[in-house]
Amino acid sequence: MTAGAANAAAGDCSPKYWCAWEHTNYQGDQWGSSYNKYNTTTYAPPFSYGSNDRFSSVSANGTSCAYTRFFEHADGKGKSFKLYSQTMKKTNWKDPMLSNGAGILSDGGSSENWNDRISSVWFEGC
Ligand SMILES: [Ca+2]
Repeated sequence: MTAGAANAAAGDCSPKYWCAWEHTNYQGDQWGSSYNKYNTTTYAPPFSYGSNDRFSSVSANGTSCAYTRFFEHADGKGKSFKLYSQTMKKTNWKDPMLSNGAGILSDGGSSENWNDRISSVWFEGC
């Protein structure tokens, strides 16, 4: 673990943000954004370098947005899966291992391998 409050749980994500990590179990380089309809193919703060197709674990805390949807291609294209907001829904808001499926299948998740595949992230239900 690197930064963060001592009582922060693994995978916690700041309000208004979605969060992503380079490795499983919320390890390695971390990325996140409060921008809606974010393309990981395009550099923009707070990303310091390319993050496209690099996420291996993710979490979501859209706060006023009930869901966060992760897409396989830029601009919300291709297949996708959905996580809930940590603050709003308090369930199905993180996944420590995208390679074995993403999220909860019955709640908008996916049974496919999502490791190193995500290219855009949209907030929904705002
Ligand atoms: Ca998983």
